[in-house]
Amino acid sequence: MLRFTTAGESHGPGLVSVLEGMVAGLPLVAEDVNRELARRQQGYGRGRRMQIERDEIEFVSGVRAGQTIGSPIAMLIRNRDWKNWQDIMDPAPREGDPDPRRRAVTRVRPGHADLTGLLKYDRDDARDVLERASARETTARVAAAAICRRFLMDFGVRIGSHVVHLGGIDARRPDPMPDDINAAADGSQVRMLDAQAEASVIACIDEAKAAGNTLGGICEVVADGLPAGLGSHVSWDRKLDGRLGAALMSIPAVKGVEIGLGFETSRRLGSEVHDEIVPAPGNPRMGNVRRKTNRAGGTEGGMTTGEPLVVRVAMKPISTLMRPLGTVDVATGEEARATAERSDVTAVPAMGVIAEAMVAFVLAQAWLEKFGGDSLDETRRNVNGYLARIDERIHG
Ligand code: EPS
Repeated sequence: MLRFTTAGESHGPGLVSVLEGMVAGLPLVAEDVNRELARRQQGYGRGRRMQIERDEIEFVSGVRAGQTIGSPIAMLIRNRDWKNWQDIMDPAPREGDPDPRRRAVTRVRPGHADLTGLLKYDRDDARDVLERASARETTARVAAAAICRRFLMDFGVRIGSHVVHLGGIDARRPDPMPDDINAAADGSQVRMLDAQAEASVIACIDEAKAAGNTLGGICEVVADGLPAGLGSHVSWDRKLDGRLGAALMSIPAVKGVEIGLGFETSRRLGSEVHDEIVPAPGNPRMGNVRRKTNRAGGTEGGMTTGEPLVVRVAMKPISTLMRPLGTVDVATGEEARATAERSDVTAVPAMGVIAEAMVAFVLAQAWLEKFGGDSLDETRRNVNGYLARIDERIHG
């Protein structure tokens, strides 16, 4: 079973990412991971923190001479900002310190984990909650998923994303889409594939910043090169749509996920929703057929069809407002204005990279369930055997 876990607080010494279940023999260098970490740090609308950090991993285990060896892959990412927070985030009890909990947060932010986390974990200072609830944690997710992406890449699977909406402005979807979505999107400050919309969005971010406000948006993730048959129709927890939904909904501030036409399917007739099937010899990954359209977004019955997987992910505006909303100070019980911690105006462009990461992880996990293998070569033999079989099946 492929799985990963992360640890680390936003202003602690660093983040840890552990990926377990990856095959042996996968070529892997730190740059495969660091490249993705750098992509996550981009995007107009981020705050000063992204100028402080330059995220890079150190392999602690699981990699030898440029190849995975099958054991858990542990990675450490140090927080550069730690040097400014050592006394605030010190794990030691700090006896004799008159104020060991400096920068306590009691004016809890509406929309953040602050209040509910503080009640649930019986803390007096919301910093004990917000440090872990911080989207900084997604760095460690992107690190684990970069290895999954590297694995999938070996089988010809590519995963890209672009921003389709930010702060009330829609980007036009280019037709055709660029062959390499990320090469195009990463060139845009807001990861949009529409230069006109990009200019308006940048102005909109500047306005929101001046007003002490924040913005949300929507990203679209596209994965191609997948074979038909990842996931399963047989049980609820094996359906790929559900697993993608859960993984993507776990990204901080994400409030909605759509696959293919998503909510729009419910407004249309069946004939305007379902994708007709046509013969397509020379397409072994799809069983030598294709869909005329891809409104389903690449899944039917909880399994990949072999058409591109298309998922859209909606993020609410960041809950730290520089012109803060009303709240209750949990130390006094009085009405107050929420804490205004340094933060971003928007992190939607970064969210796209994180959404790619969660998709890469779910697909790699489903891939290893379908094909198994403890070494890359063993997995490859199994993949080839399956593809040869579905290639035999349908012929006109
Ligand atoms: C975050 C607040 C900001 C963001 C941070 C997430 O950090 P800080 O409080 O240090 O200004 O920059 O995101 C990251 C550090 C990151 O790497 O993405 C929050 O409250 O969630």
